Amino acid sequence: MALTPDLIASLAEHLETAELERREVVKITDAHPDMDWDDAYAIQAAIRDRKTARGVAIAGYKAGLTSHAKMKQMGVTDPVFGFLTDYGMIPDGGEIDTATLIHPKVEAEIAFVLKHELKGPGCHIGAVLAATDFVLPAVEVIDSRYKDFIFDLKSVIADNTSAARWITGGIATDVRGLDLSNLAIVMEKNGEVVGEATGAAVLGHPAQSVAMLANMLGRRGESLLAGAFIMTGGATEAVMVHPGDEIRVRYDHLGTLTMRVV
Ligand code: 0L1
Ligand code: MG
Repeated sequence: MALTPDLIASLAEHLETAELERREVVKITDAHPDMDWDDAYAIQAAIRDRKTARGVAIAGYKAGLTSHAKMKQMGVTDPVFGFLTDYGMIPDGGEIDTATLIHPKVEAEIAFVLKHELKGPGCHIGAVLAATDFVLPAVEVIDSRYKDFIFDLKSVIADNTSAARWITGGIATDVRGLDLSNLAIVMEKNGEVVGEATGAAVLGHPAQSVAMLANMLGRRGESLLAGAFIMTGGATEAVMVHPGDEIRVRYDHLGTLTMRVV
């Protein structure tokens, strides 16, 4: 690691304050170009610790940059991972309150809920499906704290991978017999289609995202516990939203999610 514990704590405070005060900041690697991947995840962990110390509950995990196109664009081969908070949860049919956010975008995802612990390394799609209780449709509201979404990967990881709000609901569905790679997803904004994808947009198969998360946690001696909720990453492009927008996301087999932007 290149940064001192004091600097990691102060960068966590800087980024979390930007989130809570909905203030844009410049990417932190501008001032700290030597920061490494471990520093980036350590800052993210320090943000999580600040929140849990105040009584915030961690509701799950999220993967980001899971499409091959986005990974190529950022020059990486692995997705990035962050955490979801209890206060970030919006019910299906609920409101995305832009007064609490900077420049929100929405993206359609597939979420997994586990029934058994998953521990990497060596985790693969088969192990994930065997450990899965059910899948759900989900929408992530991302809201990078960086001005105009100008960032690099280490800055994004430190900023909890732009995590802000999340919505789930629909039909909890057994994965056995479900063709998740070919499962179609259509996102509409104000009645117009703004995104179309299949589950294959997420690393070829969304369970691959869960396997990679389990493997990353395994390298740190951690695991995904039974009951864990994991959002596997955007299948559609992220779409900017503004007050007055109505979002509807339709999934094959998994139902429909709706939300209003206020
Ligand atoms: O969930 C995501 O894919 C977001 C990753 C961070 C990059 C962004 O804010 O677009
Ligand atoms: Mg996402």
